[in-house]
Amino acid sequence: MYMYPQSNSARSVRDLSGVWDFRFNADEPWQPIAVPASYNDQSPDPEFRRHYGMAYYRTTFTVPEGARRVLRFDAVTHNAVVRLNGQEIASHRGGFLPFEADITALAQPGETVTLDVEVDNRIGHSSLPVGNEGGTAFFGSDNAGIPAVEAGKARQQAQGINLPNFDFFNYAGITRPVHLYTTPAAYIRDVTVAADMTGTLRYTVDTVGEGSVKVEILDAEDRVVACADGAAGTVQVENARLWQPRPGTPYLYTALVKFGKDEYRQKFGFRSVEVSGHKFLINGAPFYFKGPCKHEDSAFRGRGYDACVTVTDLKLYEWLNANALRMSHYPYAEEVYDLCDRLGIVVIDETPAVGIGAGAACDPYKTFPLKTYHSAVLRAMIERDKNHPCVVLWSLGNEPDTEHFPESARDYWRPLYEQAHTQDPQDRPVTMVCCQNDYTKDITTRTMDVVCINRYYGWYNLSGDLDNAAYAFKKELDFWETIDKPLILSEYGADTVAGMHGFAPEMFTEEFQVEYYRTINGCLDERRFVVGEWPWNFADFSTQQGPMRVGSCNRKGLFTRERTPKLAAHYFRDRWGKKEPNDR
Ligand code: GCB
Repeated sequence: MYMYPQSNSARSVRDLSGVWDFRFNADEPWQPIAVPASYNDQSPDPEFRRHYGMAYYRTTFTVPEGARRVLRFDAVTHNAVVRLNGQEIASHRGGFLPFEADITALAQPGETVTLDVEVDNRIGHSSLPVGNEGGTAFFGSDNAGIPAVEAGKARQQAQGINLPNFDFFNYAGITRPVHLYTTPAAYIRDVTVAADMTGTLRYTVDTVGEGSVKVEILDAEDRVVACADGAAGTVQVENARLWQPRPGTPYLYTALVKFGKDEYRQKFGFRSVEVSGHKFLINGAPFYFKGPCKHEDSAFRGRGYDACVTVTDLKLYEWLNANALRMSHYPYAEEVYDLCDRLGIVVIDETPAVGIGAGAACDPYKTFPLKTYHSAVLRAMIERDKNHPCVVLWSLGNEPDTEHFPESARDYWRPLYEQAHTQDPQDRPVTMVCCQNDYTKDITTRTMDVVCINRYYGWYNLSGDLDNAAYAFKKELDFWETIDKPLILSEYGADTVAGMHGFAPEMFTEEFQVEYYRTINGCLDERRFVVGEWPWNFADFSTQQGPMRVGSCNRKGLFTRERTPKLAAHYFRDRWGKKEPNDR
């Protein structure tokens, strides 16, 4: 559903990106705002950065020719209500997945219409990512009794303030492109492909209206190599070339689907993904995940999609000799997956479920109304990303509480795990990313296909003491060894101020960051069941101000926010150029 818009002989696409009108209140004058981009960093007015609540966007466009005319929003953060000439045509909950509105009956070709988008950036116990509410706020809770803090809490309860329960800035707005596309009256609604390393492709085509389906399989030079008739079936491609992660060749085929006057080109790759014992296999060979976690984050745009930033970032992955990208902590813009398909960078696709926890006093699984919504978000993410060969692992979420309420946690996460397996036409492995905690109490992480653990030994605990950090981490690895599943160190890192140096490798220096990684990587290299390392983070990124966040930035990047390398980037480039799987 919500296939990415395509322009061809049957369909046209108009990109509505540009300068729109914007305001925070109906009684204010309109001011210019760039779309797509977060609104927060587009003005020196502090209200843009701290705003919590509604914001209003407006533009006009002239309706193009085409039997069926549809507006597609790639992402509006977090919630949206859309109106055409004042009439509500769509509403959507969640800031990282697409939604559409069919405007065929509402506006005729040639007509100029007004498009209003109401954007709500509020977060709480029923949103993903999770925001703090009243009694469970972490920040300020240690200052109880101070009149200003109490007054702040009262204000929060009355009107709400921005209190993310996650460590990235709560950027908001129309963050990804808005497209107006057309299709014939009878049209292709969805294409699903599952292709494995034997050269077998299973496909289904979902259509609306009368007609019959034809599928042609094209190789990378657009030569027809196989054909099929019918809305569902199996096609065998002789001597199929595989989609291999880099530095192999990520060979891509295209399923050219024809239905009546409509057509759609769906790219795909022949590749298999499987967990076997403690190995993660791609195309039958042990795979080792190498690549930093990321954020969609850059200067000016905030979380907004930008083609130049995206291409530059992925070139830096190539420069690092990386082969994997964890889409922490939400599904990214679809263009990023297309590029990863093309460059052979494997992707760990993650729902925006970050921050499900509120300390030992409160069971989030009993108090946060998230279960049904989380399930819907997971469904929509898999629906959107199912066809990408780059996606090899689904992540249900990041760092929930699995320690204080272990049974509740397991009862919450296991059905999501089952759902992902049932829904995914390629039945890829499923994980959930575990927080640093008393791992012996956690009975959820060990039930996933891959054990993903975020650990900050030597940074948040045993700070600066790398010998003891290695000791504690090895002790923990001894525990995970008994589980006999593949394990990935899914986050580890040290805040590093670019340009800060020292002869002794002390915290915040570039030398410490390298020593920290050398120490922890030494522990990983010893274990056959370790199948990957994902440093936190690719680049410094914007977050809430706080005592550990100089300039409101998390500075654990291998690169600065401007993408200049720190010493650790050179260290990883060298390491990853040589690093092979631990158990081949
Ligand atoms: C984590 C979180 C990540 C934070 C990171 C940190 O465990 O998953 O969102 O940014 O730690 O640097 O504290």
